[in-house]
Amino acid sequence: MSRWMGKLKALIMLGFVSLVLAACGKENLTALDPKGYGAEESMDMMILSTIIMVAVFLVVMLVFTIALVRFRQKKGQEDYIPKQVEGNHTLEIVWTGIPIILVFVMAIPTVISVFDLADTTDASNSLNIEVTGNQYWWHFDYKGQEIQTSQDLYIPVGEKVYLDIKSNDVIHSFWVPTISGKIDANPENVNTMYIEAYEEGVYWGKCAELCGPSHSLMDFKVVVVSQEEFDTWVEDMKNVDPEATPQDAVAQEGKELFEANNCMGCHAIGSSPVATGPNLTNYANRSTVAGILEPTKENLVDWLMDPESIKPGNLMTGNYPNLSEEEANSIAEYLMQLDHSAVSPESAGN
Ligand SMILES: [Cu+2]
Repeated sequence: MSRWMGKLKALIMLGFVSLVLAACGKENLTALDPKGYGAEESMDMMILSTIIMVAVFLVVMLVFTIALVRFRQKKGQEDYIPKQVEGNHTLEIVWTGIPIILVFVMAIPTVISVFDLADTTDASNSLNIEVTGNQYWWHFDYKGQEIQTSQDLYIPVGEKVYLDIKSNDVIHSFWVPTISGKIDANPENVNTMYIEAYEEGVYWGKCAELCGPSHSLMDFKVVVVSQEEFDTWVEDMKNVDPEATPQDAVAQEGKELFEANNCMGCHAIGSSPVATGPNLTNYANRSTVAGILEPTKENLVDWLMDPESIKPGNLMTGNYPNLSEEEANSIAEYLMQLDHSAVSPESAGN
């Protein structure tokens, strides 16, 4: 009896912990409160499969209970064996047929949804963005617009945005749980998907494919703004002057250090597509440092001083000069002044 009590207690604890952990979700990083087309499709599928699973569970439990009660050996029935039904054609057909029907009930909407999200019929009249996964950051190239960004993907609310998704190194997976489905970013081919966000806001994106030691830190943000703000952002981003003079002496020194240390060998400012590291245009309005830290100058200095301690295995570590704290501070000041647009994550109402 006590053995069963122990198991029951463990089960209750497990249920309790699951309930507590379920509250750890973030508002803009949840598939359970969809605010975009792909996420809504996924949610519908989750509800459908949950209903089917619960129904199957209840029916099996019901049949199990009936069998237990009805066919148990009763008093006076020594060596009782219930009627054996193996080889019963009707039963065989029923319990083979029902699972096949259930598979179809789930498979048909799933396949329709998968093809729908990959449909590119409207792509030529819409915003097209090439998304490239890298260890451990994301590059966004607004096709035909000469706009390159990284880590923050700006899109207009209520519009279909077509993504061509690929990888520069290993397999990654592009996922913005609150607004889109999930799709692999492969080195050998381009996968297409469109996303459509219903509400303005800043949504968290994650890499959903184990890609190296900093996989779990390969975050990005989708900044959903009004069409008007998006148009402003596009204009601002097209008119970036990478050579603009910083506002003060510290930032000017930072600019010189940035150039002297050949940071530009990997990081472009402006629309240059050649960079192998994250594009730093509009850096002052980034929602994070390195995709994961609060966008403060202190965090940027920490990142510049020792990127390996923040994102193990990142490419910057191996190609990096040793900077003094003062030098890192100057470069951080310079980057924090790369304010190329009036539109920022705050514009998205967050
Ligand atoms: Cu990853």
